[in-house]
Amino acid sequence: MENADVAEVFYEVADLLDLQDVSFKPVAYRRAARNIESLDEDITKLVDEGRVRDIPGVGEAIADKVEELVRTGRLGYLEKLRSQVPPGLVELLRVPDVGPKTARVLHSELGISSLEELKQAVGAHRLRGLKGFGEKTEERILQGIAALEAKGQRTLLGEALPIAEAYLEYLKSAKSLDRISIAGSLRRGRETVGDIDIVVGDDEPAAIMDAFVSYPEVQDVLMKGPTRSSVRLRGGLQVDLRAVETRSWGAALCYLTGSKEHNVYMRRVGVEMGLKLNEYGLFERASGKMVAGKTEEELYEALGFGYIEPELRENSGEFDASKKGALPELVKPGDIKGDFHVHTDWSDGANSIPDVARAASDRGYEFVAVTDHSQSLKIAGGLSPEKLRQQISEIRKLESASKLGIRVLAGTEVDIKADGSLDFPPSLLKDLDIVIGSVHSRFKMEKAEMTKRVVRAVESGQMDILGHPTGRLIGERAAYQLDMQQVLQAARSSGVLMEINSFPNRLDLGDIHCRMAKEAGVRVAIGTDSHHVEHMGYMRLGVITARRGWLERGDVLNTSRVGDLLRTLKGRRP
Ligand code: DGT
Ligand code: CA
Ligand code: CA
Ligand code: ZN
Repeated sequence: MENADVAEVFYEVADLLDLQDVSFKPVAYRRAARNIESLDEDITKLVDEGRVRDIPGVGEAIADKVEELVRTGRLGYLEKLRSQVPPGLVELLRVPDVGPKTARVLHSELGISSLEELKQAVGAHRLRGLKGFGEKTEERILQGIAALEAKGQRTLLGEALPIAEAYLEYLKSAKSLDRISIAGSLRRGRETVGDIDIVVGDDEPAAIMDAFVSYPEVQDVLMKGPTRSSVRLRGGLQVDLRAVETRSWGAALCYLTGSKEHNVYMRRVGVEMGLKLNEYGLFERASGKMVAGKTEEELYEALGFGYIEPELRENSGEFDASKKGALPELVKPGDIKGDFHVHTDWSDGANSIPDVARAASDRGYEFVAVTDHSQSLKIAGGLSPEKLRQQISEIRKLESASKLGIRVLAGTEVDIKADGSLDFPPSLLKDLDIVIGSVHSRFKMEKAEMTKRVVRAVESGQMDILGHPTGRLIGERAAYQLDMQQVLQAARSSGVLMEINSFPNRLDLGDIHCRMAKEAGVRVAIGTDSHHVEHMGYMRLGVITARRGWLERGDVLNTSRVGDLLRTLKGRRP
């Protein structure tokens, strides 16, 4: 049994308990599930060695269940809970805005126990008759169902990327290849992808096609040909492989990376020059002679441009910028010197502060900010002012960090309350190195009210970074109503930074807003919002998002040396 399977069982237990209105336990099971999911050891090994209770959040009761599950493949407790809750009800919880309480009402009042039944009932306006359900609720549930269905068709960047990388490693082990790359929307770093595209430049591709369809994760082979094949992996993701001769490598890589709009523009430029562009190369129209195509660089050059980074290939100004020599020099993963947003076991994170410091050091960072939640956010174990004081003093005394050469910044992710005030007093905030302010409640405010709320917090002079500024969860929850231009103006005049929260389902700010921030003269700070040290690897998703937003090194605070960083922060909130 794999860690992910065990975690899934405990998530289901939590949902089932929620549906029975049991308090506290669901939180404990979810926490355990999350920690099991991100373990770097096999859960079966921990069971064999009697070390299950070493997992954070796993006490005696849960440990017994982990052992039962891993040893027998079954869990009596789950089966009991399942028998108490109508099947299908759990499915309703996947709809954004349908919580356990709503699901219970839907079931008891209308007999709804599946997504399909809910859809029918909403369509027939049967929800409106229920107490506490208005037209607005109906609308929200309808949007939720739509979001859920849309999400089914696209995969998060953060999920697809490791899957694609593992596939590439496997292909390279099957045949040594110089020219192999991810292409398509994944190479461009879009926040979600429809499928994974891989391209190979090889003069004898038969072996690689065979290896491609024999990958152990393949569920169905959709198509297999001499130069192109498609498969569906377990889990549903489709992967396309295309092979071309080595002399066409650059042209194929460029063609298959897209975007389509970028390609169309390039082809048009070619036509004006009497050239023909396709996935095999760039050719003289009259003679058919090949002009370029072995590398992407020579292709761009032959068309009169400089090399354009994949993240910029959306036909949104990159060609003009290239002509003017004004393409940005994009921030790179190697420029990043620290992480601004990490939760620890002081609130709802899995690891201790020394663990976080060590993980930061392993990543080659100079600094890491500990930013646990504030008191109002009870479900996430928000810290009281006293606890935060204790945490600050623990961080100041942390010797392990200085031995590692890591500066641990004492911070907080403080709630921006409904009126725009912050959840900790100024006297406490001023003693922190870094303050992220975030909205975690009352998401449904009108635009003007929400904008006023956020602007007030930004202008308070007490925060450094606006956390996950739009609040969207990709495929799950829309952004709250916010006038981003007004917020950016406020941030600019107060010197507040915008976060790129790089948790896979957030990527918030997204690419477009990053670009807007840059135009408004506002810098960004990338934070992983880690709840486990493993999550600190999401930094690269934030960097990709920044690159799609045309950001350069100087636009991203994470590239500062720690000394400069501390001076910048102190200067902001003296
Ligand atoms: P996705 O998969 O929906 O996230 O988006 P893409 O961009 O990966 O699209 P996909 O997988 O359909 O095709 C991969 C690339 O192939 C695409 O980025 C550009 C190229 N491509 C596909 N169809 C066309 C087309 O009709 N014309 C041109 N010029 N290029 C195309
Ligand atoms: Ca694709
Ligand atoms: Ca494709
Ligand atoms: Zn948050």
